[in-house]
This record gives sequence, C-alpha cells and structure tokens, in this order.
Amino acid sequence: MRFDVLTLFPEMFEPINKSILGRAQEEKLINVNFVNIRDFSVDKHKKVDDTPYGGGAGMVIRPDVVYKSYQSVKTSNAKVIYMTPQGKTLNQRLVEKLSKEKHLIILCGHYEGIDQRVLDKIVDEEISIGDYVLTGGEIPAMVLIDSVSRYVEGVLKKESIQEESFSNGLLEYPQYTRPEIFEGETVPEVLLSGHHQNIEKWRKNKSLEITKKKRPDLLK
Ligand code: 4H7
Repeated sequence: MRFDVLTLFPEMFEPINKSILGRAQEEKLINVNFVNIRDFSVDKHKKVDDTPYGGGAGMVIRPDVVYKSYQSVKTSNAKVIYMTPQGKTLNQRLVEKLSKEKHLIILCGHYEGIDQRVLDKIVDEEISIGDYVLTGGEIPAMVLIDSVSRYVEGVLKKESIQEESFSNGLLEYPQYTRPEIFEGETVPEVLLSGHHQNIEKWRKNKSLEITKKKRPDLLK
C-alpha cells in the first residue's frame, strides 16, 4: 500500500520510521512518501500562505501550491483524504475500509487551514481523529497511517489482529508476564495451568467484564 503525505512539516513524521512501521517499510509492505508543499511555492520567498480574504486572524494555505503538490503524486486510483476536525470520526470500521485502498494521498492542513477551492477540487474524504483541536493535520495523518498499516498483509501476525480490541467489538483481556510474583502479587492461576480451553474461556470472560465496566456503550 502506498501513502503520500502532503504537508508543510515532513520532519514531524519521524516516528513513522520506527518499530513495526519502520520494518513494514523496509520490507516494502507499505510505502510512505512525503511531499513538502513548500517545494511547490511559486514565490521567490517560498511563501505558501496568505491572509484570509474577508479578514480575521492567522494565515490560510494557498490553493495553487497545494494543487501542484497533489499533481506531483496523483494516480488514477488514489483516494485523497483531508485531516480536519470537520471530518468523519475515525474508528476501526473506517480503518479497515481504508486498508483496502491501493493509494492514499493524505492532505495535512496547518495554521487556519487550506483555501476551500482546492479542497473542493481534490478531496474525496474528510477524516477527523476525534473531537478536539490540534495545531495541524500531521499527527492525525500519522494516526491514520499507523492504524491502516496494521491491516496490510504481513505487517502484523494474523492472530494479533483478530484478538484485539474493537475487531471483535470488545476491549482486550489483561496481559501478564514474568516474574510470577511482583511486589507480592501473583499471576491469575489459570494462565499458569497450561489448560488452553480454560485460558480462552477466562480471557473471553475478562474481555466482557472489562468492556461492561469501562465501555458499556460498545455492548449496545
Ligand atoms: C485542517 C483544517 C485535525 C486542519 C483546519 C486537524 C484537529 C484535527 C487543521 C485545521 C486539526 C482532528 C484550523 C483546526 C485552525 C483548528 C483552530 C489543523 N485539528 N484547524 N483551527 N481532530 N487542526 O482530526
């Protein structure tokens, strides 16, 4: 799967090169490419933003530079996503749907946002990562890339994706590892028993119990 990120701050994306997503890129399971919108400035001072027509605080990103950056990466099967608080809230269902795409172009706004005319021309879907305000769309873009990449064949072991939160509609059961006694606290005995059926039953029960207690809304 290919991701192209259109952003004024490509250096914010370093975390994408670590851990599981770093390995996934080395193994060519995903390809994450960054396009610096500033490289498409038409101005001798590399300016990309200007004051809003009609007045008001802050700066708005110009449509022409964004459009050129988009044209540098667009393909016939690309889906363009704009990270904005006005978008549809991201959830596991939407993540799974997006993971079926071949090519995502993710547009990150900053400052007061982007001129509406280019958004109307190129954006297929607006997505928000939740009802709060951030300084830019870069962190939401990282959240999207991380969550979607986990569904790309080979990025995770198969079992981990089936067992996790939300995929089965429930929260996850608790995990334990060595030492067997920590600060006087032992590990639930069934987990030491080696009885796989009982372990599975215990975990299912815990999942249900935790979901009831912490997120009863998920059971409705
Ligand atoms: C696009 C349009 C996403 C990007 C507007 C982005 C939260 C989210 C941004 C804005 C984001 C999310 C303009 C919104 C300035 C805030 C004060 C960048 N914030 N801005 N406003 N929830 N901010 O996914």
